[in-house]
Amino acid sequence: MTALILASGVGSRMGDITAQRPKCMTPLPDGETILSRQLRQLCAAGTDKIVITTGAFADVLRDYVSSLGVAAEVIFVHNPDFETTNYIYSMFLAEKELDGDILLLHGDLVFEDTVLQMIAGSSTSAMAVSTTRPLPEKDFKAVISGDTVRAVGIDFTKNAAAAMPLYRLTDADRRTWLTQIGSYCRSGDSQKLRCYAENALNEVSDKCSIRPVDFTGLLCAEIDTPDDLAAVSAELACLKSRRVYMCFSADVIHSGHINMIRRAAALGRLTIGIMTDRAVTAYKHLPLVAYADRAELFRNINGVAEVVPQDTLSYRDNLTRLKPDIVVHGDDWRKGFQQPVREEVVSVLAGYGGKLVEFPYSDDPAVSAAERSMRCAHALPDYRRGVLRKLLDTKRNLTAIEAHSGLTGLIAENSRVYENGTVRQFDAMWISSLCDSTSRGKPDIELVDMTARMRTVNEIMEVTTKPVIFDGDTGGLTEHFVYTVRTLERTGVSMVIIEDKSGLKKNSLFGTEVEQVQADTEEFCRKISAGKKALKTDELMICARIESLILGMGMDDALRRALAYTAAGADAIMIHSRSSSPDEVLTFARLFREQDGFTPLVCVPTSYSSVTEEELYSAGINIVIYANQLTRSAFPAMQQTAESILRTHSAAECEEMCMPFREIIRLIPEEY
Ligand code: SPV
Ligand code: MG
Repeated sequence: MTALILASGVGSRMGDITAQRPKCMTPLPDGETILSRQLRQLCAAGTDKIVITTGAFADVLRDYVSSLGVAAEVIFVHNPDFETTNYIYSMFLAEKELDGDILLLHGDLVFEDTVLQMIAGSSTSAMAVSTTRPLPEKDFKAVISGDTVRAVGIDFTKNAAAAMPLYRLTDADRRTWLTQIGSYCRSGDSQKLRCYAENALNEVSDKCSIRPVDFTGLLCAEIDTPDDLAAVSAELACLKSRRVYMCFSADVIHSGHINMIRRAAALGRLTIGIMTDRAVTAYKHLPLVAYADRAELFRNINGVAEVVPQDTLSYRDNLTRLKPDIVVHGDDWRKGFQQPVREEVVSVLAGYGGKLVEFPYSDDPAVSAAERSMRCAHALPDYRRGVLRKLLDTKRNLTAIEAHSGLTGLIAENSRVYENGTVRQFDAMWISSLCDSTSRGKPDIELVDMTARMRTVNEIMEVTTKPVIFDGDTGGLTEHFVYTVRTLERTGVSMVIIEDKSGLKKNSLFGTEVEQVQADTEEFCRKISAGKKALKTDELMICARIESLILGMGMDDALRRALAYTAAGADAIMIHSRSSSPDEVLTFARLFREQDGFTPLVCVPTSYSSVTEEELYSAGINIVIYANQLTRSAFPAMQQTAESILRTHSAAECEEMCMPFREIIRLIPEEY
């Protein structure tokens, strides 16, 4: 890209500093001049041709620039009438040297790398503005409407923002502006040679599309007076002590991250917050790489000064503690589930004068490929199988919701709500025998055979990544169960729950209203042990489900069985109840915990649905399964819809009960 630096001005307000040299050669702290700093920054931003317009002390400027050994081609365009014209005329003279998109800047502008990167990286024309700085009295203001700069000048105040003469111009916008400048300069009207080039721009701005790029909080200033120079020098000194914060959950590091880190580090001393396993799990997945390793990885990246844990999706705690001057993030979080997190960051920063800097999110195909391959890893059976155990280790208290088809699987996978600075989602999916049977119009009596059940499992697993808890009914004959566990293990299921019933199993919610027989304890223990022995890994968990409370056998029986089943190798215990009160489940959990503090406890609060997860967890329960709510809520909705069509001889009346077709299409990802 070509850059045009306008450096023909006299710089009369600078006093002695410009007595022997042009203003752009004003020295800055650290030994650079305004111009040498600009040239270095432009080269670093990938500029390969730099056009400099000269006026006063043109020879001094040329000699100086040639002594710098600039990496890009440098062309000088002299404005012989620099004393009687403004830079509009210099731009007119320089036009022949320009081609394609350009960067346009004044030679007295000092800015930090990030501001240039934001302007240069814009895909449209762009101008540096600050939406929160007080409007300057004499300098440029930009009138902004929507996401476009409508006019630039010193007299505007309405809908205006402080603006700096640092632009990116697309080829088309450059031509439009320069054509108008041409008609000004050829008009023979001397006023038109002395006005700002922006006067010409304002007449054609409706044909251009210049995006305001907000540099609030970053250094970008013109130097017109020795006071300006002192202020900018002080700001440059502050840059060194500026604290920058950025947070990652990433367990793959790709070029997109490195790029962001490099840019963030250019802003100051960079602290990286790494989301703890718990924090990532809460809104995404259990990370593939544990916190300690991710932290170590980031600690060793160039530019990272320090790594700290971030315990929640919310930045509030870390920002309140660290008070960074700047938070950096990709602009992708302006949309989607992270939007409220962003809003909170903006408000916390506003509380102490911090600033949010957003970089365009990388659409590099290599980055998308790296992220896709990471998502794939979550879906693969060998990884997925062990996730439930790991989640129990990291979170301890989990929820699961029923899924009986690909579509309900997607609902279980993707449902999220934002709460207290974090996202809540289900941890796992329960493939219920009741719902699997019901969706096939069959009773829940182990009539749907294992082949059909496995088809449901596969259908769900194919489109989701969360761990699967399989309702194994009674597990069937021990001789069959050993094959079932191997199939489940191979498929990537994380837990199978088998209930201690024998003979014709009926749904537990019938309780003693129908004839059901509880299994003999020893026999059930043998089934558990055989299942455990048949496994090739220790990842598929076998959970023993106790029906004593369902069948009226009492608390002691339930506890006795629980201890026997864990001794036989059960990885978890599910206690079931059909009471409308949670009391017996809570009592069981407390009594069991007196004897076993570790084995995970599972429950299904269907009949005692008024209980909260918190009450269950505090009694010692670890996994709360919402076993049938998707089926039970969908069924009456479908029934009403069908009856409405029958009644009205049309689908119009039921339309409002239906999800818009567009939404249901979006629920299904085209490529997982
Ligand atoms: C199921 O969802 O199939 C269960 C739980 O086994 S219950 O229906 O309550 O028995
Ligand atoms: Mg069942």
